[in-house]
Amino acid sequence: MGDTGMTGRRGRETLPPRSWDHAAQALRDDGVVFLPGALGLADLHALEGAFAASVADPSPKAVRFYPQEDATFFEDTGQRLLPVVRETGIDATVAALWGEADMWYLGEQLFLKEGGHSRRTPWHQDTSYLRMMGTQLVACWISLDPLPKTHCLEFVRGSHRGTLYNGSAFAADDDTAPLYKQSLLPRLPDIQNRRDDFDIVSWDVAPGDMIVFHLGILHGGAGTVPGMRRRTLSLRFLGPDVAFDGRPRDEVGAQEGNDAALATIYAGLKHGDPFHRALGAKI
Ligand SMILES: O=C(O)CCC(=O)C(=O)O
Repeated sequence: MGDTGMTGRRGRETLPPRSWDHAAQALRDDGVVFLPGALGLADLHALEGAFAASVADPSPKAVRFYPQEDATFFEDTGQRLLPVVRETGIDATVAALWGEADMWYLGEQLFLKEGGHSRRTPWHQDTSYLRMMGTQLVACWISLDPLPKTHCLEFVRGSHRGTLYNGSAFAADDDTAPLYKQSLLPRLPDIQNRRDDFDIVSWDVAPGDMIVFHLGILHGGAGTVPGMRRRTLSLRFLGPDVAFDGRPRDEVGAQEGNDAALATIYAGLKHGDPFHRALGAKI
């Protein structure tokens, strides 16, 4: 672990050298940037330990998608991994990309797929589920297992600057079935069956690589085949330019329905309010 300075955050000089200006530009323009070799062996061990501990002791928010199927498709979200985020310098990576010291940790999202033919994660935008708008809204996606690009998370380049669609309800028979039954947001396009119509990017990833993406980008994740395990982590951050998105929507099916912490935060905000006002201390 490198120097954590006054704020407890590692300095940029402790990160593997790269052209941060170039990476920041890619994140702004494409909504996604691939950072090979972003984490060292000790960082990976720390993340593997945190992942295993979370799976062994799931939070109340853990869900098993498509429970009627044999293969595991497990997701857990929470706010338990901040210590390991700091230890591994993932927050320092975000600061280097933003050129910004102020940030808040939104929490983690763990995915485990294994035990046969598990499903793809349907194409979606995280901002359909969250009530946040702004440029400083990212996830750092890390796979703890080597993945060829066909099994990686995939992105529609530049789509964070385009239409915001209704969320996917993760329905067993239709990936584009809308989450919000009454919404001004249009239904998701059927990207998986019309892949040639979209500018889809993904990478061969090795443990230690990181993909940073804007939460408004359209993305979808491959499933697994027998003999394969896919452990991935999304660590999410918000910066000072993010505002509360108070667009009308029905609350039925909304993820906040099972997230009391977010519902409380939303209740204290009006459309356009700086989001961080309702959050705790910056990290
Ligand atoms: O890894 C996956 O399959 C899904 C990841 C994802 O949707 C996310 O991090 O927002």
